[in-house]
Amino acid sequence: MKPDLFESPDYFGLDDLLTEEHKLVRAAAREWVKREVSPIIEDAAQKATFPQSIVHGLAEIGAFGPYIPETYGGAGLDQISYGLIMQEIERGDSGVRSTASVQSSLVMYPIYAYGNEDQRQKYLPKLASGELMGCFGLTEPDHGSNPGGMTTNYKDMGDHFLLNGAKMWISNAPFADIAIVWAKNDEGRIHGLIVERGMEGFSTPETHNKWSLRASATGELIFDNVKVPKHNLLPNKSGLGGPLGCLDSARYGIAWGAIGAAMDCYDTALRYSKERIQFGKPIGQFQLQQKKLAEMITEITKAQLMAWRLGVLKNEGRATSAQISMAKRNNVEMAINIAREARQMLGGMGITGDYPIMRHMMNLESVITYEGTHDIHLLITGMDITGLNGFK
Ligand code: TGC
Ligand code: FAD
Repeated sequence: MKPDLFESPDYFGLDDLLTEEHKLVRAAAREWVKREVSPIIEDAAQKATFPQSIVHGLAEIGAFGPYIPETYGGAGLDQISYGLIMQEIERGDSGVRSTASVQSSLVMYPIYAYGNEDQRQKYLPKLASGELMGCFGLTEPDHGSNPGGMTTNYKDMGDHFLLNGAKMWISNAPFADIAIVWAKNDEGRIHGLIVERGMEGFSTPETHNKWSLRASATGELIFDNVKVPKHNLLPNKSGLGGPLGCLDSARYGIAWGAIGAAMDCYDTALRYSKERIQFGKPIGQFQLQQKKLAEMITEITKAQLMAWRLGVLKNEGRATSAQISMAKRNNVEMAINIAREARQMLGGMGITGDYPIMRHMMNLESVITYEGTHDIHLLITGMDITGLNGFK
């Protein structure tokens, strides 16, 4: 892997829209990625291992619970700072951003928003510091895009709940200390449960042979008559809106994160285009290569504007789920297209681990699938503008 020479593009001077705090938070995350992620990430991805060494640093830069109040160990930042942190981390690797997204928006957020005070005090500070790691179990083998059909269930046994079922494709599962598990009660209503590693009947086998997100650990959650204490139920939310509310926050983070991956591909291709000589000229002098670069920076700029505006709406409590879906869908597609074009600009070198582009490209195949597929987000926009449900 070459030295990390990344320079962030800001074609429309969007830095003028950021506060000093936003810039400081971004600088800390960017510097950490250059120092701690870039030197090790290619090797971790090639070996398909989760780099445990990053956990402490993610906590230090505030990536675990950026917007969770400081009283619970979070960083107490606004939504634009949260987005900028996700952008910088995904500039390094989508799998690393995944680890942070899950911890913040899919584990800390539901405990903060749907849990009681005891649960907040018990778990949030340790999750913010990385002492505890969490995962989020919604998807099942037979229920991916349609999580409402889930069959994982718990029965009220008087002094405890008995949990049965299975989840799959769960980020962080193989090493997580706790899992936020979405399951149906005796009445078929969805609730969240905090399941802890070590509970009898709970196992988390790792999913191997991934060509994407190789530096992120993915696994299953298997519940075979797991006795869950009643005080581990998240009491303040029921129904599919519970997990979907968490997804709103995580999808928002992805809308920013994907810009980071795209910026890294663009920056790498731009630098290469000035160094690589063919037919006696830098390839960046050929119009076909300029077209690719010009279109990349245009799309990045549009995505930056969309993410920034969504951040403002989120800070004001006005962002809708449909707006978040549009931004996630647009920005991930933008990033994957840029990764493909940038990869071609590097010719044969583009397929090697000497450059980050192929890794970003493969990672983005997961990003365009998880947290709602590209199709699902299009249908959410379609339903929002027509009022007609195109899902069923
Ligand atoms: P539907 O009938 O539309 O809604 C059921 C209830 O949920 C409410 N709701 C929402 N609430 C909050 N936020 C949202 N975005 C919401 N969308 C819907 C809705 O108001 C309703 O509430 P209530 O009170 O009336 O019951 O549900 P549906 O069954 O028709 O499904 C809708 C659909 C398809 C949009 C939804 O299920 C969906 O988004 N499917 C995609 C599944 C998905 O995104 N899975 C992600 C799994 S987690 C993951 O991928 C993590 S990867 C992490 C990483 O590594 O970074
Ligand atoms: P399916 O739902 O089977 O979809 C297959 C295809 O059908 C897709 O193209 C889809 O768009 C299309 N489709 C489905 N329904 C419709 C429809 N109504 N109209 C048109 N087309 C439709 N889940 C978690 O709960 N927690 C996690 O931490 C997590 N991490 C993940 C990490 C990775 C690396 C990956 C790959 C996935 C992860 N997921 C996680 C699961 C992810 O959210 C699901 O893969 C995703 O929601 C899609 O579900 P599925 O794979 O079952 O695809």
